[in-house]
This record gives sequence, C-alpha cells and structure tokens, in this order.
Amino acid sequence: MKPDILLIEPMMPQIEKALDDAYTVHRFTDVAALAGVAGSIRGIATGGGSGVPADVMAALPELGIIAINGIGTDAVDLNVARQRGIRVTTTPGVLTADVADMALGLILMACRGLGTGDRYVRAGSWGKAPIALGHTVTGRKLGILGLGQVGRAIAARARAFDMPIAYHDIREIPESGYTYFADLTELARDSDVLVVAASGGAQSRNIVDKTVLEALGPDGVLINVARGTVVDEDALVAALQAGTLGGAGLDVFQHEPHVPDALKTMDNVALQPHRASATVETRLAMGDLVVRNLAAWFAGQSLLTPVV
Ligand code: 8YV
Repeated sequence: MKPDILLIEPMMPQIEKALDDAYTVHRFTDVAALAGVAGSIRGIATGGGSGVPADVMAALPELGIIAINGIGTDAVDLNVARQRGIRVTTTPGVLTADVADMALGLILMACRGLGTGDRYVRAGSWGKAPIALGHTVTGRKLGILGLGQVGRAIAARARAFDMPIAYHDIREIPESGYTYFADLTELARDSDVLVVAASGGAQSRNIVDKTVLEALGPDGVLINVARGTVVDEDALVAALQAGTLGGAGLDVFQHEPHVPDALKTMDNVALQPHRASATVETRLAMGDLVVRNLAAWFAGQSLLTPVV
C-alpha cells in the first residue's frame, strides 16, 4: 500500500507524476476536506509561500515530514515541527541563480522602464506620443538586505554592471568583501537601489519601513525578491504616491495574490507574480529535491536538505 501524503501547492506534471507513482496524493482544498484521511497522512509537499497552515498541521497527527518546494520556511511553524518531531526540508542552491536573475531583471525593468516601453509599443503609441526617459543602471550604488546565497548571487551579477555593493545583515560577513552597514536605514541612505533578499518571518516583518524608504529617497528604487512581509506595503505605496521613493520592482507582496491597486497604475513600478524561481529548469530541480527528500524519509534514510 502506498503511503498517504498531502500536496498543498501544485507542482510540475513530471513531479506530480513521481509523487503519484510513490504515494496516494491528497490534493489540498481545505482543512474540512481532510477529515476522512487526516489520520493516515504522514508527509506534506508544499511551496515556500504557501507553507503549511497551522490548522492543517494540527489536523494531521501522523505527520512526519514537510518537504518545502522552496527555500522560505516562514510559512511553516518550525517550533511546532521541532516539538512534534516533524522533519522539514527545503530546496537550497538550485534556485539561487534564477532568483538573482529576477532581481537584476526587476532592476532593469524599474530603472529603464522596460514594462512601460513594452506597453507603449503594444498600445501603438510609438510615433504618436512621447515616452519618458529611463535611468542608467550601470554604476548605480546597490544595497542588499540579506547577504545569503541569493544576496551574494545578486551582488555577483551587479558587479558586471559596475555597481558598488553594500549590504545589511544580522552580522557582518567580512569575507564577502562588500561594505557592511549595521543599520538598514544607513544602507538605504547610501544606496540608489535597495534589493530585499532577506528571509521572511517575525524577525524581518516590516523592517523596510517608512524611515528606510525615505532614506532610499526620491531617486531610489526598491526591489523585493524575498518576501512581501519584509516591506511595509502601506508605507511603500504611500512613498511611491508622494514621490519620496523613485520606483520599485516587486516579485512578492504582503497578501499574495493581492497586489495593491495603486501599484498597478504606476509606470515607475515593475510587477511580477512571485515567479523568481519559476523556470522549467529550476522547478524541475526543486521538485526533484522534494521527491528525493520524501523518499529518503519514508525509507528511513538521511534527508538530503533538512532544516529541521
Ligand atoms: C517559490 C519561494 O515560488 O523559495 C521560496 O521560498 O517562495 C519560491 O521559490 C515557491 O516556493 C513555490 O511556491
């Protein structure tokens, strides 16, 4: 008999097939629908943004492993997992390059107005109406909030654009060679572009606040490829509306899939639907890690990429 697992977020067809081959996969709709099967579910596959709602975790007494198809653990209560002896895995490494590429893409979109130009051509405005000039990316000062694997990959790419690089993190990372700011507001004041690459969760909630955005300033650009919760979204919208912040490039939001309407009307803002890791190649590699971590746990073997 195949073991029962719960799939909270859809994955690529090849990955779902591998799961279906090995398990009886219950596709999540709501917690009430779990009533008949809750007692037999021992594993969960989920996304970094979706995580595992607390009531779902509480409803599964036999749960032993949560395999996250992503690197963010902020939507899974790791303390409860530890207390209950539930293992948790993520997919580190395989998505770093794509997420960093997205950060650079958003910098180019926001500064050079690539979305604006695309809309202008499609609307047939070329030759009929003027279009605003963009701003140079090369040489602009880059601040990175969170110098983990993704932050460093963003820095490596930005160096090819001759961008001087500084960062803020919980602690200095001297071997990085980049300029450290112990204070996030000071980093923002020193930066032309501030990229958020920090983990979500209680410790980082709304740390990019009104003060930080003001320090970034009317010519500054905020990029977020991490978690919407790191940025005070109301303060961000207010700063963009007031012109105290120059622009933004956002892949993540506080209440996905909700995006504040005000942002959708702004030409100095580039928007993406949380898809920094959404390439065929990376999603296959991520899915493969999910499948192999689940298989290892059900076989009683060492997990490949555990966080708990
Ligand atoms: C994915 C993410 O989009 O890595 C994460 O934590 O949020 C993203 O890579 C997500 O995990 C898929 O739902």
